[in-house]
Amino acid sequence: MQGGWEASRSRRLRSSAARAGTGMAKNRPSGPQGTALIYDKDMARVRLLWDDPECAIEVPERLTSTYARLCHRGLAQRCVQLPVREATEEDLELVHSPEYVAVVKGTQTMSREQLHTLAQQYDAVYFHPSTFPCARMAVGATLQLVDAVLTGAVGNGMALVRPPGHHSQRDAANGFCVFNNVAIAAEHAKRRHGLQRILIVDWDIHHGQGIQRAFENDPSVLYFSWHRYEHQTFWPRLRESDYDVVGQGPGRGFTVNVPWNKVGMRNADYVSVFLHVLLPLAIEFDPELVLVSAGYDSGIGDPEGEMKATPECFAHLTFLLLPLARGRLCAVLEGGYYLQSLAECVCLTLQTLLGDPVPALSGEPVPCLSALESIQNVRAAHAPHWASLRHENSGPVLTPSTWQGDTGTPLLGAPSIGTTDGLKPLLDKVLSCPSRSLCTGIGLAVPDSASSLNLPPALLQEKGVPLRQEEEALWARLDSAFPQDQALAALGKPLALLDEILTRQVRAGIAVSPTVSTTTVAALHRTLSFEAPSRLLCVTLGDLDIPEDLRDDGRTLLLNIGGKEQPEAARSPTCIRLAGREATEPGTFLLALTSLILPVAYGFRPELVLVVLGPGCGLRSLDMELLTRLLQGPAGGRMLLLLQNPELPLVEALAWALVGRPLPGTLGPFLPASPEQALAVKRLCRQLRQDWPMLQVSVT
Ligand code: Q9C
Ligand code: ZN
Repeated sequence: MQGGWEASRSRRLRSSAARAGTGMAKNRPSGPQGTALIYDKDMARVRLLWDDPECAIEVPERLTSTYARLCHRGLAQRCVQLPVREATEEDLELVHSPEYVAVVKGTQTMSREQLHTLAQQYDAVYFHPSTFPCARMAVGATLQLVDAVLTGAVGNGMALVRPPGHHSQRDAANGFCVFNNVAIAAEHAKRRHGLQRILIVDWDIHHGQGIQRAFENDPSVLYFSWHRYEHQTFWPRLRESDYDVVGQGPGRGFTVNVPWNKVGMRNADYVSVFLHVLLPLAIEFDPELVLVSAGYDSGIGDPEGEMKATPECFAHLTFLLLPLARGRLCAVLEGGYYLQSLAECVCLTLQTLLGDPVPALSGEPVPCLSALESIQNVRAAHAPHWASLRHENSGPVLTPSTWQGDTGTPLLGAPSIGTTDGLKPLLDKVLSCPSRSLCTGIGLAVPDSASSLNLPPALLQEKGVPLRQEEEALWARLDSAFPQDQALAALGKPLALLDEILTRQVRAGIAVSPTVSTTTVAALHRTLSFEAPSRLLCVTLGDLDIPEDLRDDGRTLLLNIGGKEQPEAARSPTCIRLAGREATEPGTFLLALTSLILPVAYGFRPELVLVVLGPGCGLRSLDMELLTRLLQGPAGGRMLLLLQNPELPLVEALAWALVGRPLPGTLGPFLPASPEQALAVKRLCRQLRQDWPMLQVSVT
């Protein structure tokens, strides 16, 4: 460590960082790669020409008012705005029959009466003389986006399109959808870019049966959809939307349906399904591209969905998908009919794609019983197909064929809401307060040797804070082997960075210390000496010696992965340990991340996360990056990373992970946890699930 902190080199690093920083302060690019936004007001031309209450909600303002809000927030301006193109008939025929394409083409010259008559052949559809060009443009916009992402022109992006696509089928329009934008894009990515694994996440509140049917035999497309189902009483009322429909032939296991059997689902329900169903399968699948059928009728206030997820929930959903496929994510608008909610939810999606830290998730972090029932069922249905669920041992709750009406079991389904019954004031409040803007800078307290690295713009800690008496005493007690005069650098600089995070001068940071155990203890005490944060999550990896006598009034939660086994008595809901070296092996770690670490973190709602990577903690660099990224979700991006003598490239990788750069590689190939390790994780989750309801994956 000696000589690692020379002032001259440190200053050099600072000045180059400061230079880079000036360009960034004004118009911050979203990581190195950029975010595409595709929109054309011509897609606002289609509209309903006759009276039809069912179709009346699909209005041009869905597009125009959403785009206006993106501009007003300054988000559109931060994107690479790409022009749309009109898809060719060849493109359309990647999914649709030539006969059907000809029928839609024919609508351009039809009278209002003829359009109406044709529309009646389909379920919940209207046509307009502009339907054909608009629908071709919607497909073309989606293809532009996918091409831009797959050629590396941008890192990710969103297409704002009308008409939507996910209900349309080979030979049929359906549910406002004419051509299947996302299904065509997936087929295009396969055929024309040679992709072998594409994940489609359909968070619209309706089942995208059109996408499901297009790929039900196809193992190269993993289709995930959640949807309002209410035991098959909600539109489109299909048996094939239930959890036990998993795909056919070689495609078995590659269709994942999560039915919502109650309305009023909240943020915790959505995040639980992502953590306990989608993420494990997606990590195992290891997609090369993620397409999101981004419908916002699943958001609060929507008259179709009647769910209660708030706009920032969509920031979290997006954020949880970004570690996949090296961040190659394309979001394509589907439904969303409550204009304010739609616009706000799109803003939060795009903001997250741009790399902004995600705002804290509101609401009780407790999934409702009906959601747990769905989670249990879908996990049971998929356990035979996915190694990451193989340890699943509870079967489904109910078999769908026998389910009739209410079971009499009191289910804690959230109460039903409509948009009319006094909800308006609440909604206006939720939707009008723009997410509190967070300071986005990061800070570094790293050795001078780091000046050779390519680091993101950052504040550098040149000086440490003077140590408090108790910190000096701690140092003397725990690290007497180190000369006292090194304490300032080893302890003072990380603590100076911590102070900057606590006082919100920077959002996050990385500190290197030769003695992380002592530094961690000092950091915990120092944090508790401040009024805020009221909740501090401390995640330690590897064998670290952290005494737990914090007298913290429940302000801290300690979570250790891969440390020494502790006596039963040392365990508590706020001191959680998954012990043993095997715990940091890739398979076990990934399982622990989605099933233990993130649910506990989301349940605790920390205001700050301290991540300590112990010496030789055994984690792959990619897994540390993944942890660094994902743990920023529950705490609004506020994180201090403490490392002991890391390899320098790791410092570089983690610094970029802190500012939201996509992971450099995919997570695959997937190595499942050993049965013993899977059992150990499962057992720990069981012990803790009373105290941390986000750990629950079943109602039993
Ligand atoms: N009250 C999309 O969101 N009407 N399509 C259902 C139930 C059809 C929705 C009536 C809804 C179609 C893309
Ligand atoms: Zn929908």
